[in-house]
Amino acid sequence: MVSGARAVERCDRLGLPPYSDSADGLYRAYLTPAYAASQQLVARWMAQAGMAVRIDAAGNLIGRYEGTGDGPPLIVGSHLDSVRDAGRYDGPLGIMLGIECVAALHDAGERLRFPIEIYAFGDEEGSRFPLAMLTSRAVAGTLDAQLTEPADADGVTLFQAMAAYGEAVGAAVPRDFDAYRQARHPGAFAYLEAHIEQGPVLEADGLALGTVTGIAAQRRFGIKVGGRAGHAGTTAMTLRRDALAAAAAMILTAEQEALAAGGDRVATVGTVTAGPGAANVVPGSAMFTLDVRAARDADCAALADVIVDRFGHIAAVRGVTLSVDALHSLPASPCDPQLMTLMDGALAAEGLPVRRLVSGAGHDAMILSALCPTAMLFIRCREGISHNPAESVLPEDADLAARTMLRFIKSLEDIHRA
Ligand code: HGY
Ligand code: MN
Ligand code: MN
Repeated sequence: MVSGARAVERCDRLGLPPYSDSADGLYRAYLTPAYAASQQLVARWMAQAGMAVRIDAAGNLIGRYEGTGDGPPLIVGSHLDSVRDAGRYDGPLGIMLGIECVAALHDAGERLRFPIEIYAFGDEEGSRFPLAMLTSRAVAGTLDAQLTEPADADGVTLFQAMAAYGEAVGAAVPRDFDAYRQARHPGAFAYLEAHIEQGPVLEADGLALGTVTGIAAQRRFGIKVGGRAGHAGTTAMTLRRDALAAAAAMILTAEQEALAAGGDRVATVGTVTAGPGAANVVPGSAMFTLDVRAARDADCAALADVIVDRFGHIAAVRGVTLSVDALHSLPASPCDPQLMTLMDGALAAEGLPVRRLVSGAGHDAMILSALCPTAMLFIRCREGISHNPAESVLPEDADLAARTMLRFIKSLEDIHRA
């Protein structure tokens, strides 16, 4: 029997030290001690569910449950890392629900015609290094060929962090991207990800679950504004090249352009820093990130272009320099029509209404779609709140999700060609 309550309890347990790098709110970053400790606990749960457990070259944790055939596996997964001051369910709930499904098969002594692999991806959020979806891109084989090694805010590079992590878990780890790319998966026949909706639609419709139709496109930029530092008391307003004031004008412009674009188009500035960072110094430098999303690639590109163009005008008028670094561009990713129909069927078989909806949030599924057809199941979360400690999910909704997932997984036997 699956247990949604146990899946939720396990997410709650992972929400506290030593499974969080911070005692003040949940933060679990890729390759940190909290990440390593969390993997060891999840690995125990995977083993209890009858899985063989391993860590791949990108530091992902993988549990494998053999089938009667040895063809390409079904991958079920989500991410173990979190944003800063995170909720407990964004990522881990999808992993725990996957473990529940395998545990139910194992307890019943049941094997399907295909193996099942549960992936706990290590870096979906990009909350430590300035690259997101790093570990699922390694699995999908879509890491950029000329990727330069990123460093975190403390200057720790990816492979320095990997070396410390390898030491902590006693695993051989890659020292460069060639070795890191060994995480590439040889081939899967489908990917399933269950995830909280992180939006208000299901709750507004009074529904526990929904079939995801696709994931919105997203473009992310690092913006640097260069002005001239000066004395706050003696630099006349008309002579200033205030980098932070210019950045503020740009940030408000991004909001105005997204509001004007309307529909599902959104733009967010989530991080801002200014230098030198003193109350009595006119800021000479400012840096911020810009995240632009839309259901359609063309709409996302158009909004990003108009915002960056407006930034250029603001920089010219204010006499500051502007540099725009494209951090990533993830195309919109439709879910597989045949798998969506099977998911609708599993919902109906559970006696639930069938509801389809698009995802504004990004997920590892948008990366795995380069490897195999993908399906996603959304779970209602209170007021759609996410990326926030107030994130909340009902155990009974998690139970419905696990039951629906198990039905969906079993229905794959009808379409699986060994
Ligand atoms: O940014 C996102 O949409 C996801 O939470 N990483
Ligand atoms: Mn997520
Ligand atoms: Mn997230």
